[in-house]
Amino acid sequence: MSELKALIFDVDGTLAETERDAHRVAFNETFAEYHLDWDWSVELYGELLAVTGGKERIKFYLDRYRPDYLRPSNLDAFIAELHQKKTARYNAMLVNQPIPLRPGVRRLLAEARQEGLRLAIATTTSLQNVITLLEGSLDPAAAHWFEVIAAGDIVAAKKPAPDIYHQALKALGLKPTQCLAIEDSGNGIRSALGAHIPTIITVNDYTRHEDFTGALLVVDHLGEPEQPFTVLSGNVDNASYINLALLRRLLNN
Ligand code: XBP
Ligand code: MG
Repeated sequence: MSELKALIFDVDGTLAETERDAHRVAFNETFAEYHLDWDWSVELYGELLAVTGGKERIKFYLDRYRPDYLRPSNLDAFIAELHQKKTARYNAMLVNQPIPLRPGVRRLLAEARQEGLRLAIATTTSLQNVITLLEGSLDPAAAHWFEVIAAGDIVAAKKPAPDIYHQALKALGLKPTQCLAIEDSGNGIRSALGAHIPTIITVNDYTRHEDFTGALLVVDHLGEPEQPFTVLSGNVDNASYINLALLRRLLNN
């Protein structure tokens, strides 16, 4: 029997649907600003999501799709500059028009806080992006609700490597089995399971066909009392949304 002490949330695609209409658009606007003829369609972006991390994704795009592009000698520095601009655009976008949280996120966080569960974040995106999303979409004080925010370049190897989850566990001082990770992607679950953290998945349009082998549960979203989830794999008895009682049951089955 292991006691659940902390929830560790992924950000993009899990807390909110940030990829298609925010990150992707911020990348494209930045490319246009630099007069680059790079345009990431909704469909292409789905393929590019195979690589986590914005800088790594740009590099992958050039290697895979743009062998014709005449690379500057300082390519890494140029990509870093582009990515900084993209991050600024993304933050401005979130401030101007906050992205709604996915169903059940606010409710589950409130229940966890009420019961004294510890909260953490393990994400590939930059810290500033996380803070802006939390403050704009959840609560102006929400960044303080999370004891640990493990984000971006603090690790050398991004998801699917387990490093970011190792970092979060270390900061929490907890064993993997005292935690539960909430993820949306194949890269995310490989990262969490690589750190031996039990994981549940809320899929989205970009990730629903990915491989979630090893997940405790795969659902379309966390659900609400008036908006039941659909179970894609796993056993929830009669539950129609995710609460702490269900998470504890799943953890100890
Ligand atoms: C998702 C990612 C990120 C974002 C873009 O992270 O892979 O790279 O797509 O953000 P997660 P950056 O699901 O782990 O939250 O450009 O800041 O990398
Ligand atoms: Mg994600």
